[in-house]
Amino acid sequence: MKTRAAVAFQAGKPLEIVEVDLQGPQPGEVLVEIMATGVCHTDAFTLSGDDPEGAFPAILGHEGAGIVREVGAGVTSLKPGDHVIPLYTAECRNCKFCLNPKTNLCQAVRATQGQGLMPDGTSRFSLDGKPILHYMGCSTFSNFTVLPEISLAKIREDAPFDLACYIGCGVTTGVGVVAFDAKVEPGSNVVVFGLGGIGLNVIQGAKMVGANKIIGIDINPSKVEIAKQFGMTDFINPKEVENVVDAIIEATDGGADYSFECIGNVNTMRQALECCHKGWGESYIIGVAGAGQEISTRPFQLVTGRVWRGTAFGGARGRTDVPKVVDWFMDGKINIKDLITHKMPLQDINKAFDLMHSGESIRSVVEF
Ligand code: NAD
Ligand code: AHE
Ligand code: ZN
Repeated sequence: MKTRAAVAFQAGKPLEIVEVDLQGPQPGEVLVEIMATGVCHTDAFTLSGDDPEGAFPAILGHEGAGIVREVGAGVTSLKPGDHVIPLYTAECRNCKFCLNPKTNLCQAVRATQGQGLMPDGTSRFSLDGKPILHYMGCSTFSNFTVLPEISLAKIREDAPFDLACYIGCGVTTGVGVVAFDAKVEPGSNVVVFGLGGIGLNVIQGAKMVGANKIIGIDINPSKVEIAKQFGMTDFINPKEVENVVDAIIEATDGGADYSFECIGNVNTMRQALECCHKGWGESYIIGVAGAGQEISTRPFQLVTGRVWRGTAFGGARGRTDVPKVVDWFMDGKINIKDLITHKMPLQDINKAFDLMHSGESIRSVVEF
């Protein structure tokens, strides 16, 4: 079949809207009509050329929601008409990783996914007979896409696509790191570096679990109002204090119980660790840093009890946990509507990248 898609032909160049060819689902695969997709900072990161796994031409996008239109042979858990959220972290429930309760990093399709290919080592997308790569196993910047069955979470049918799509990455990453990974206890002091599409979800997750102080850190003061609306109790602009780590330690009587880096900057990653409370403070790296970047700190920071961790997709096991996050949203426990600041048709998808780079948007959603 033919489908309309935004294709990244080259790093650093705008996406181009073209009609591409899409091969139907092979055994174990599912054809999905994408109804809406968010544009995440990670899409911009890969498009910039900084992603070591970035390969072109590719159809980016990993934050979508849609409807199953056709299933390949052997697919048992989904049928045409089901509403789904694509998963860039699959959940096969069989691999060594899925069987270990300490991780959500299913590896069943990860190797081929990282090469932009389906599990059989080929692509379903092509243009003029030449393959176009998949991205993060999702390629939600295409009206129709094909995914492995294990890379789809079935969700309730009353969840609106234009908001639920954000659960495919930003919402689950931010709320999930608090609830699934860190398991933040009520009364904890939490510090969030970066008040963008991820950080604001960490804030609402911290509020949901009953954190005490929720301190936001950002160099863009225009984020303060919305961060307060989502539960931020205190704000520090690093440009307005002499030393941001000292300012946090003072505001928290010794340091954060939990800190979250939602920027992707190795300097703020260090600050996020070092603002943690001696003896127990835990810092989670969420931000994705460019190729060749490295983190550093004095080992004494760890010797004296601070913990440095990282998280992908908020620790969520997609097929199991994404439907739960959708319930939290539908039950009014989390607010998605006010974080979707812009909507546009596929034709205008490059505007979503401009709005992100200028700091004007929290999340842009493309509706098909
Ligand atoms: P965003 O652009 O919406 O937000 C980033 C925020 O950081 C902005 O508000 C910006 O003003 C602020 N900022 C930039 N430099 C700063 C500095 N030096 N000090 C303080 N604040 C600063 O991005 P986002 O969509 O929220 O994504 C954040 C990061 O999380 C990205 O690196 C993205 O790739 C990554 N991410 C990771 C996962 C995961 O599973 N680990 C999932 C989604 C996104
Ligand atoms: N491909 C990059 C790393 C990119 C990365 O860290 N991706 C996150 C998700 S960001 C979503 O917006 C992730 O889940 N990583 C775990 C995984 O298995 O990809 C690189 O450095 O090679
Ligand atoms: Zn993302």
